[in-house]
Amino acid sequence: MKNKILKILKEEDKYISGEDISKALNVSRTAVWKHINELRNDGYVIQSSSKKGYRFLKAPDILDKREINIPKGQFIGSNIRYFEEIDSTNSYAKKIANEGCAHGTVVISEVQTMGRGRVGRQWQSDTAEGIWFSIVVRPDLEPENIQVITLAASVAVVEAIKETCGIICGIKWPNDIILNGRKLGGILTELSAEPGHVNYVVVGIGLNANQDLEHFDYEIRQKAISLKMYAGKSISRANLLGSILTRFEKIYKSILLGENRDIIDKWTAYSVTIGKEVKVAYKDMEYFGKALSVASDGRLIVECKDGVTREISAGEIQVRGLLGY
Ligand code: BTX
Repeated sequence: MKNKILKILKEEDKYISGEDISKALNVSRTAVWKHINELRNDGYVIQSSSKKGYRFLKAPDILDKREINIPKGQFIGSNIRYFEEIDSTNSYAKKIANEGCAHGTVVISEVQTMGRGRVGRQWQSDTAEGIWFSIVVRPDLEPENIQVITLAASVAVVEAIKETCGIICGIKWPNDIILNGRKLGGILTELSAEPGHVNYVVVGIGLNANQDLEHFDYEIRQKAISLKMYAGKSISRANLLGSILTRFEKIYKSILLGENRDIIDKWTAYSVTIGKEVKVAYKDMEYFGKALSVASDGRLIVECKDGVTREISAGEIQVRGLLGY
C-alpha cells in the first residue's frame, strides 16, 4: 500500500489531500497517514499541510526498485533483489541462478562486505555511495562467445554515464571503465556452462559514484576515481542504474541477433586500448606489442614484437597499457 501511495504522490507532483488518496485506494485516512510516515522513515521527504494535504518533495538516495525506472516490457530488472548489505552481489546472483531465478534478474546491494574483482582480487564497495549490482542472463550462445557480453556491458555503462551525467569515459580492455586516467568501475563476468551450452552468465558491475577521494583505501587512492570527484557534485545513482539496465537490454538483444560487429565498433570507439602499446602477461610469459582490434568473439588482437599476432581472451590474460591507462 505504501508504494501505491508513493506512486500517487510522485505522479501528482503537487499537493493532494489525504481524503483524495484514501478514496483512490479505498483505505482510511488514518491508514494513509500511517503509510506516509513509513515512507518518511524510508527516507522520502513528503511535505504536509493541514489544509492542502501531502506533497512529494524528494526521494532518498537508495537503489530500491521504487527508484529505478524499468520501462514496461523490459526483462532486465523486471525482477530485482535488493539488499542494504551483502557479501557480494555476484556470489548471491550465482546462487539464485543455480536455483533457477528468472532470466534478467538483477541483484543490487547498497554495500558489499566482500566485493570481488577478477582473479581473486578485491573490489572496495563498503559504502552506499557506489553502484554495485549483478545481472543474471541465460543467453542462447556458445560459451566461447560470451566475452562479447562483457564488452556489451561496458558500452552500456559508458553510454549511460554520458546520458545521465554528461561525462565521457573510456574503456580499457576488457572491463575497466576509465575516467581521467583513473579507474571508475569494473565488470566481473562469471559463467556457468557445459560444452556447447551456457547455463547462465552473471554480469557484475561496480561503479564509483559519490565517494570522495578520502573514502578509498590508501592502496587504490592513486588510481581510483568517482563520478562525484570528477563532476564536483553528487549524481543520481538510481537514474544511472536505470539507464544502464535499459541500455544493456538493448545491446544484449542485438548480440542474440548476431550483431556483434555493431557492439564491437561502439566498444572500439570508447576504447583507450586499441592502437596502444601493451604488455600481455600470460602465466610466466610476457609479450610486448600493439593492440590492433577486437575480433567478433570479443578477443583482443595484439601484434606482438616477436612477429606473432595473438588473439587474447580476457579470462586468461592481463593486458597493461605501457603508458598507464
Ligand atoms: P579488477 O580485477 O579489474 O579490479 C580489481 C582491482 O581494482 C583491485 O585489485 C584494486 O587495485 C582496484 N580497485 C578495488 N576497488 C576499487 C574501486 N572501488 N575503484 C577503483 N579501483 C578499485 C574489476 O576487477 C571488476 C569489479 C567488479 C565489481 C562488481 S561490484 C558488483 C559485483 N559483485 C562483486 O562481488 N563484484 C562485482
